[in-house]
Amino acid sequence: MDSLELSGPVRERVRSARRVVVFSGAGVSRESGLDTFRGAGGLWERMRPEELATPEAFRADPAKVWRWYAWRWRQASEALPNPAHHAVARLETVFPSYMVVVTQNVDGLHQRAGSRHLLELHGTILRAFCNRCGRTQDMGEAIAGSPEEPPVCSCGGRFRPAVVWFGESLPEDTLAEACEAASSCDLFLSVGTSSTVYPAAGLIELAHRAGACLIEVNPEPTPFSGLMDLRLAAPAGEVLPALADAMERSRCPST
Ligand code: BJW
Ligand code: ZN
Repeated sequence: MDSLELSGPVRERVRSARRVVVFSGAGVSRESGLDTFRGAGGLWERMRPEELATPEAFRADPAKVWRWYAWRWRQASEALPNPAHHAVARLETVFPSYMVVVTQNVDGLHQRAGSRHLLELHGTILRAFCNRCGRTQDMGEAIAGSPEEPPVCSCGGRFRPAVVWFGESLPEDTLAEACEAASSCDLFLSVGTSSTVYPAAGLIELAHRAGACLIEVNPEPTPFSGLMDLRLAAPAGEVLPALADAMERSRCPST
């Protein structure tokens, strides 16, 4: 996409924004070659989430779950941040007073693109922890030592990926900081998420109640599309660089 012009009211909200939240999901990493969960071609078109992304699934068949995450870890490690991740990282300089990326992604690509203020709501696939004593280790090392089944810890427990499964609580401090950021922001940008998994999706409601300007980037509509001040129905890697440029221009009209 060459250029994007913000409409008057949105441009004014962007110009005056002091607290900005970028809320991201699997769609941001789609153009890095990683699968989304839902929708056409999504990971869960091929398998059932309750067979893989739950504590019950891990108890029932730890080797199956471990192998799935070893495959996902390899994909994430081999992937590169795409223009969407880089545009999000650039927004930190466009909004220097306060800008946070709240991501549901576990792939580490926002960090690798240079985002510094980042909250990982659903954990990370880059680490593993023991389900008995909590000891952590690098996921790559854990897989290298035990590719077919989860390594056994010296305490007798099993290592598992440091991600948040269905039915598990999100990291308390991280969720609290994300809720505080959404409740007090004046610009909220939702990118590449189906906005169907809670409590993460509730952040959009918090930002709406706070009166924030809401922008959504997603080729498909979501349950929150009707609330948006601006909806950009295009792939994030195409539209986010143009949106970041337009935001930069709104902040410094002379450039
Ligand atoms: C593009 C694109 C491009 C494509 N550019 N866009 C309230 C109501 C109902 C249920 C609940 C509720 N509160 C809690 C629940 C239960 C449950 C839940 O939400 N269930 C719903 C499914 C109904 N939540 C939980 O269990 C959470 N825990 C919890 O609440 O604890 C307290 C509690 C316990 C017990 C009972 C009740 C409460 C934990 C949720 C953990 C989610 N974990 C996962 C797996 C992580 C590990 C892993 O990676 O394997 O996190 S599930 C999966 O979904 C993953 C994602 O982070 C998450 C969100 O998905 P996301 O990112 O939105 O991806 P997609 O695939 O859904 O969407 C991609 C989008 O991109 C699409 O819209 C495309 O169109 C778009 N797209 N290409 C831009 N190029
Ligand atoms: Zn242990």
